[in-house]
Amino acid sequence: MSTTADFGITLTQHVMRKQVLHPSARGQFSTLLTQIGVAAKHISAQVRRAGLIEVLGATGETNIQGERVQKLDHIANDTFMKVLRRSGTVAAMASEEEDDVYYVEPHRRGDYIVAFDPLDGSSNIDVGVSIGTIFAIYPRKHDGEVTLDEILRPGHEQVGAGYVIYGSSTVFVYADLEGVSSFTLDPGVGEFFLTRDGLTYPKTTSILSLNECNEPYWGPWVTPFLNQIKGRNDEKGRRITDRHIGSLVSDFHRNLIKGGIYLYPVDHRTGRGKLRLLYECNPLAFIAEKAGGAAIDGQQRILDKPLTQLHQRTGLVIGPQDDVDLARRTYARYMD
Ligand code: AHM
Ligand code: MG
Repeated sequence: MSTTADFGITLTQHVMRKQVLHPSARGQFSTLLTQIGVAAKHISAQVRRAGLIEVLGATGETNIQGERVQKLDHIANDTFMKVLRRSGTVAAMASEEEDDVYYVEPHRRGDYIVAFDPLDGSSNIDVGVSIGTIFAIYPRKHDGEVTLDEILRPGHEQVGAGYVIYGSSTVFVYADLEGVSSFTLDPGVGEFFLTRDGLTYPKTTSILSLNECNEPYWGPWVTPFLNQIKGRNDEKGRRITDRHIGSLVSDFHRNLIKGGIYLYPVDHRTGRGKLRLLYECNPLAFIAEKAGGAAIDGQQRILDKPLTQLHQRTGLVIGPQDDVDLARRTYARYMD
């Protein structure tokens, strides 16, 4: 009988193992990912107390030190900022929770720019539904002071992206230029262990995921597109079902594993979408593409969209390549 304990590969071991394959790398990317893992563990611990924190936070209670209890999305934001600022790998950060870019002090500056949504789906917190953190990683373009063009750039310039889901388990998924891996937190050990490597997006759509109550605000292409998808169900069998959590990161994760398409089309009255390009759509589009899926705004590839404002919104269709192409063709037929 073997006496050697059988445990898996940790997030740190996995990123270090990959770094060895790139001997010229300075190691900052690996450090950054492991530090994001540290921030995720802190946030996960807080999310497990979410019911309490949100109720107290919402009523503006003060804690034992006389400080006002923060709401969970602010706690997540502060945690992410603090851990990355100290990591020595980041030069600037953009967050859904911050109006402006946060510039890291010169002596702590590293090689990367990180954009993140610290707690996506936060309207779901007080009902105990999965929420998550989404992040995008860009390389710096030059040394010295960070310039705005290093932040406002298209998503195809990302070198990594990922998310953490705080659900029935805490799951960390990241993509680098080579592919997508997922890890699950073992709460007893306090480590993320590799659970899937080389994740691929299923080729066939089996799940449709959107807020259908927005129908009055859709452009004329959306209903015909949905009818093509739903029309795959017939007397002989059910091929498509509907699943929508209303927490983008959780909807995306389920779709990536099971084969779903998610839509949040632009509102035809304003021409604007709801979701944010920099720290919601770009990172998820990067992950989807690295897994073999695709993401468009209806018409244009998400990763090619010019970013002109930090909190810019966009439409989003993200899922298996073939059905994202079908959406693009349907859009062209009804909108051009
Ligand atoms: P948030 O970043 O303020 O949480 O908003 C984004 C969320 C997504 O997670 C979710 O898919 C979408 O908003 C739901 O919007 P709606 O309530 O309009 O369906
Ligand atoms: Mg969000």
